Amino acid sequence: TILVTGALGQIGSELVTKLRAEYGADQVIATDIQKKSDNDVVNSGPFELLDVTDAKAMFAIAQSYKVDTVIHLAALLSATAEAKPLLAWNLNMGGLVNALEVARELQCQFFTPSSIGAFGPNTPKDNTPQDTIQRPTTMYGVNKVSGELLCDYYHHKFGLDTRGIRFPGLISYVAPPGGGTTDYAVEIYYEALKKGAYTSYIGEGTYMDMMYMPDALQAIVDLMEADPSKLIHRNAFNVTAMSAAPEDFGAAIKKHMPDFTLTYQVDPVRQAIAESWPNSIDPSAAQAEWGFRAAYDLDRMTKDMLEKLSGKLFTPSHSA
Ligand code: VAH
Repeated sequence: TILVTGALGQIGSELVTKLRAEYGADQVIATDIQKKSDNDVVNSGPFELLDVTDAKAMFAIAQSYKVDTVIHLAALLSATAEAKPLLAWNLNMGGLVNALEVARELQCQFFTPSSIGAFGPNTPKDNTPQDTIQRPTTMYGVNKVSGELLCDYYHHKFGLDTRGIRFPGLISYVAPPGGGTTDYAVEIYYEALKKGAYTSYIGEGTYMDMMYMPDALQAIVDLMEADPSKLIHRNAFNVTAMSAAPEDFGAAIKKHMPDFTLTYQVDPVRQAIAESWPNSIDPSAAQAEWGFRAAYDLDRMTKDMLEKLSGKLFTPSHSA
């Protein structure tokens, strides 16, 4: 069975649904620190309350469900981590080491995300290589680089099958991200449909890598099912679908909603985080070692987001 932490988060809420469809509902144990009652993840298969900083509780759940794969998603994202750095260190690193220890003791395959946030101001910013300098200046970045190193350590020290992906900003319509720097790229679609306008807290011309959630979920499954003998890297692979700035999202939305207007009110904190990250990263290692490919570009993602969000925002929700 597969244990997922942070199952109600932006990635978890869709990954659990995908994994249950692929491997069977009772094979995926969803856990999160909170429980939402009318929620598909909570109601479509096993769900347990879990605070990932509680090592004993995590081990007890993993043992009782005979877990053989751990997908550790519970974490604070970049902007929240920058506001509460010590809490971020304790939760992001404490949760990760607990999850790695559970995986080691039960000999589980292990996945946790890294991020383009694992790179810093003196990392080459354009077509950032898979192997390059990583001196991030945010607490989130420090957590992600430390996490990459810790996961590689558990692989070469204990033989644990750890695998990771450096995700770009992820765009989705099921569960919004919480406290990220790239969240503007999700908010813009909601606001376009609700108000026909969006004021971006990230400035014009600020490029970051982005990807649609369906591509992110497929990447996790593809990496976890990849032939380990083909993996030169493990923690963690650069992946991306597009490098885009706020005006690119605006232009893509205008193709469907000509009256949409985009304005700017830059948030210096999140702008500084964004500027410390790459403009575009090189996904060639993931393509070569496990066949990564993104199916959605900006236009195809925008069309799907606007269609799916319209359905979600403007039809009465029939609770399951
Ligand atoms: C964040 N969405 O903004 C996350 C992600 C690359 C961005 O790490 O913090």
